[in-house]
Amino acid sequence: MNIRIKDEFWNRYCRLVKDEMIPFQWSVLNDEADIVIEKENNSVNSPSEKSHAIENFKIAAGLAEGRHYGWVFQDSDVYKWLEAVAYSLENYPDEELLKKANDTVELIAKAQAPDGYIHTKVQIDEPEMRYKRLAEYHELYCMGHLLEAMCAFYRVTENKVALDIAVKCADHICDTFKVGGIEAAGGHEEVEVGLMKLYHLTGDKRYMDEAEFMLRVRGKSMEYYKKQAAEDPHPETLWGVARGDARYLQCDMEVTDQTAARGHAVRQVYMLEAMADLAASGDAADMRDTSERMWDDIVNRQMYITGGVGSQANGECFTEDYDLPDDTMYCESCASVAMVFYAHNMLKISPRGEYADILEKELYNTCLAGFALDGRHFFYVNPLAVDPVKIKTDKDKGHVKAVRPSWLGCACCPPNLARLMADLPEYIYTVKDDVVLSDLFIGNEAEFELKAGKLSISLSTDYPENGHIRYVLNGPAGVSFGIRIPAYADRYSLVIDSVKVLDEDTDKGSFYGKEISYKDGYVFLEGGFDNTEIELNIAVHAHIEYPHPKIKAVSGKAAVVRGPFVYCLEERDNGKGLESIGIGKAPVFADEKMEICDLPIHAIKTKGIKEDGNEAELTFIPYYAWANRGENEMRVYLKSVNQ
Ligand code: FUB
Ligand code: ZN
Repeated sequence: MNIRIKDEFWNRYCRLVKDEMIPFQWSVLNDEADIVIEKENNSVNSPSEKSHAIENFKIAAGLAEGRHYGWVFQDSDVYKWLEAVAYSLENYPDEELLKKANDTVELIAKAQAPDGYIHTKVQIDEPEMRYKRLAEYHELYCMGHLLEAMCAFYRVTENKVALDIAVKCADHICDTFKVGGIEAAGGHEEVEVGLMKLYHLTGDKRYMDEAEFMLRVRGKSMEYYKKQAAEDPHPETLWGVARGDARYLQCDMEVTDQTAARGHAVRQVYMLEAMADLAASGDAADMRDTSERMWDDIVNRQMYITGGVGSQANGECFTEDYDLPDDTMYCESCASVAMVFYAHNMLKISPRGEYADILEKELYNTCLAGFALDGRHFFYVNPLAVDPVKIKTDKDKGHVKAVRPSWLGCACCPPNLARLMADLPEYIYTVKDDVVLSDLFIGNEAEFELKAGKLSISLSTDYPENGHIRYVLNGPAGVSFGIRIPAYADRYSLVIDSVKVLDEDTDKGSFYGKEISYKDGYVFLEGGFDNTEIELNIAVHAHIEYPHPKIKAVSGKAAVVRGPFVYCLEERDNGKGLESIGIGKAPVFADEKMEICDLPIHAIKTKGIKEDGNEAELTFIPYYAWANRGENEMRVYLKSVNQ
């Protein structure tokens, strides 16, 4: 698989990751950036003086002296950064960056214990606590990120040290966590994802079996955690178990019995990401059923219009169906990154357009909003309504920020966004056997070596600005090419070699005597293709979207959406008091070009109603572009009024 992005909208982001995000994050991880690191909320006493992440590895490797600093999962910041570097090097070779990354891999190899274990907090400060605080200490979480990073790095650079680190670590996990060994999972899911990646890289089924063991043992883990807590020398410092909330850790029941997303959102979605991968790669029907059931719950009952998930700050949690407040929510950037991974794995189980629709929603809204247009500031929490005055005084909003900080004491999100953005080509298509799905409309040139032969694709488009998508395909008979028709597209047309081939009313048609079929959100075309030109046109226009009537927090409100983008109002363009502005049921929208931080933005103008009944000129900007012009009010949902 070889995919090169050639796209007006996305090229800028690819460069931003390489030129800004990756170098900036490296300087932070080395404590060389001249920045203020913010706490993630007002009330916690979290470590936020510095990152110290690279220094922790130097100390663990015996190359420096000192104590560990930071969260117990500080190592994962370095691993995620390395994973981002791997993908970036694949698209943009860079000798200097490669050297930095190779040196970091060497450093990790030196820090790794001879038996494969690695977790700098425990190694430096509390070696006697190895696996003694499974619910809290994130050892397996960090090692999961290590596996993901080393797999990516080895695949791209063929650095054998990276593969050795991963294999040594995974073998250690397989030998330790098993029937008759430690029969419990890590408190924060992630190692399951890493083990699956190593299985895909090496083909060694032991790693897939271990991922399955970790998932299936979750339901039995709480007893183990409680026993550990009872024996803990400092039980007052424990939090995961001390909360007594097994659902927070997704271990209140067998994972395959779970019916609704609950507890810590990132944990829950990483669990489902691994489960969906396992279901797509093996034959665990119960894993497949659960990943589908939980998908339905999250997407239809617990997701914000922006793709944000996790509606409660306390515990960074899913709560109840339709409990989606728009100004106290959490919507952690990591949770949306995780949703992209989950959606991508669901597509490998079954080609359903709804998975790609959500993948797109996450990417174009909460994930892009997770970082500033300069690539050097990041949101942890992604609100849908902000009043900078209220977030400073209202204790329920202590976690909400009106502008992105440079970095956070808990820095899980910035490098997670970097690794997602650096790996953008991965999400454009889904490939399974001889079926290739075109999921995202991002301009690119791609080649796939399939069983049936080579398929080459050239995709050019003005999307998301407009909906003209043009493919040129070459490939043999036996290949099936699925083109996503987004659920929001109320109209579309398909033209092949200048002939209109699909009747939009019946979704049926043919080309060169071959039948065209529409199924579950995709139009399928069967090869062979010989410079076959396909033009898809979808209607991309602004419209009003209403929340589900059961979402009380935004009942009677409406949002503006255009194509994949959710829009919002900012005080900068519309003045203060956004809360009191209303929007009609069928407003007339006008497109307008504007610039934010030198970036062209597709704004939308329309008229609204002020509280006093007077008309208001409204300027909407895409949600991803908010908070780039200083602190100000922002709002996605407005009062819906009769105008
Ligand atoms: O616990 C590790 C990461 O830190 C979680 O995934 C995030 O939610 C943050 O709490
Ligand atoms: Zn995060």
